[in-house]
Amino acid sequence: MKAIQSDITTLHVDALVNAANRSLLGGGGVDRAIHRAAGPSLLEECKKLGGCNTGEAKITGAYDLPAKYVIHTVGPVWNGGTANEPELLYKCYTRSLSLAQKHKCTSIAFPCISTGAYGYPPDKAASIAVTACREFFTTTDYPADILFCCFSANDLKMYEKLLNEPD
Ligand code: AR6
Repeated sequence: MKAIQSDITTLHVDALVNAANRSLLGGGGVDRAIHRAAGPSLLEECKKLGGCNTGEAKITGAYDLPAKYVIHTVGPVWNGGTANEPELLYKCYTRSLSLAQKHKCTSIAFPCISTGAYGYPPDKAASIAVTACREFFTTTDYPADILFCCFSANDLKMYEKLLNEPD
């Protein structure tokens, strides 16, 4: 597992994860960047998926992106932390990894799900992201490179610190 600072749409990975909303029909932030770079066929495929519940994930092709698949997951909106947000965010990571595994993806890039428009405190979200991925890989011997793709230098620092701490 590694953290990098990058625009996720430029990454040559098997799967990149999109922080989508329940409609799966596009929005702002990383979702907009992914749809813009993938081209209109991504939206056409998303229209057939019937949306996605918070904490769940669905997979599509990646079209004009250098990745092979896009995994769309819907993070929780931060509401103070007492509305199941940690459990739902944790599930976003594990459900996305299960789908990636099912499609034999061995390199997966995650953005900092829920920490933009959805207002999740970035430090709390980073800690959940790293824990969820670590715990997932203790339950399977599936080998995969995980990239935490940070947009900001601050997020990168947080992830690097967490990844340097023992499990
Ligand atoms: N590459 C990597 N990370 C990015 C990029 C990019 N190109 N662009 C933004 N980020 P957000 P959310 C970071 O708001 O909080 C959308 O409208 C950003 O700095 O994209 O889960 C959806 O349609 C932040 O760290 O997602 C939903 O309605 C992180 O991506 C809603 O926003 C997530 O910010 C989802 O909100």
